[in-house]
Amino acid sequence: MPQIDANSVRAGNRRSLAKAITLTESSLPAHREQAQQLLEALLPYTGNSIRIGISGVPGVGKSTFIESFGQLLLAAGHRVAVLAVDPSSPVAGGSIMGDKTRMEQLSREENVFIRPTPSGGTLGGVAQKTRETMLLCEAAGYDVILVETVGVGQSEFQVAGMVDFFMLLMLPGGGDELQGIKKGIVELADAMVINKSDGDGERIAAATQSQYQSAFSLLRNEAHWTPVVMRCSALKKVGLDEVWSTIQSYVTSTRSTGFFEHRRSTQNREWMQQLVQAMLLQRLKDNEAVIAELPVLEAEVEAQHITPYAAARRVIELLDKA
Ligand SMILES: Nc1nc2c(ncn2[C@@H]2O[C@H](COP(=O)(O)OP(=O)(O)O)[C@@H](O)[C@H]2O)c(=O)[nH]1
Ligand SMILES: [Mg+2]
Repeated sequence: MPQIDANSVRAGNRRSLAKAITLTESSLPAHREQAQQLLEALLPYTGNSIRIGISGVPGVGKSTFIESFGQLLLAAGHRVAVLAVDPSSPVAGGSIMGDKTRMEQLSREENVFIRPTPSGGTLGGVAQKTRETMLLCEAAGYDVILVETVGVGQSEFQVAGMVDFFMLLMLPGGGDELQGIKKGIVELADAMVINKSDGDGERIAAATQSQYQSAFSLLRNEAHWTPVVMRCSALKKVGLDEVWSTIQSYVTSTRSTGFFEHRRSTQNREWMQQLVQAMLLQRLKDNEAVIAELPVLEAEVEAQHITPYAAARRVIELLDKA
């Protein structure tokens, strides 16, 4: 792959941006090296965006929401990047590509960049690539980043850990358990938006909204932000301006208290910690002595000839010798 010019990414050249992302997604060591150099060169130009995570069970309307919300953002003069974390996607350009049909208008817009979820590898690997893609998009001048999660596996937690504002889309009616929302997700939400508040759904959506409003007031009571419960119709484009103004209030108020930057710093530190763990694991997997000895040690542990602790220590010693 030819060297990619950091300046052409900064200038907003779509082809350069796409190539740069492909580079970060590659697992070839030479590509990773190039990608890191590029990211380092571009780092000073990153961060100038609002990063919004959008989560919710399949069918709740995330893609429809992004299609409509994205257009609202464009009309307000923003440049929008749409990314995804979908660990279940087996091939390059998995579900979000299929979703492009739901983002039909948006995907044709000049100031929109839609990138399907990176494929392959662990959830941690997929999330890592999405984080780097986010930085590249910021350097290219996209000032609102929407990160969709499919609501499968632990992807929501990964997305919540990489955005400034984490939003949970909900269906009208039923509690979060009924809706199949995983434990711990509601607690991470900065806003909950009951979608499909239109037609017959409107009345139920209003009831669901007040239900969550009272639940939320008990749930989280942090000084920096009180989670908001809203409702909208992504299909009919109703209530989306309220979602946007809520996000803007969040940014204004958390910037003034310093929480906005604090959240990002914390995320970066945790990201680094995750990387250290991932790299150590990779070293273990690549270590010849470990590859040879591990089955032997496992068998000895199974046969209760040595303790798991002693075996684990032996593995680490092998790593030290390398
Ligand atoms: N009535 C109604 N239907 C909606 C709304 N938003 C999405 N849908 C429909 O719900 C289905 C799933 O939407 P989609 O955006 O693919 O959901 P995702 O799986 O969360 O991305 C589609 O048939 C949409 O047309 C809405 O606001 N109102
Ligand atoms: Mg979707």
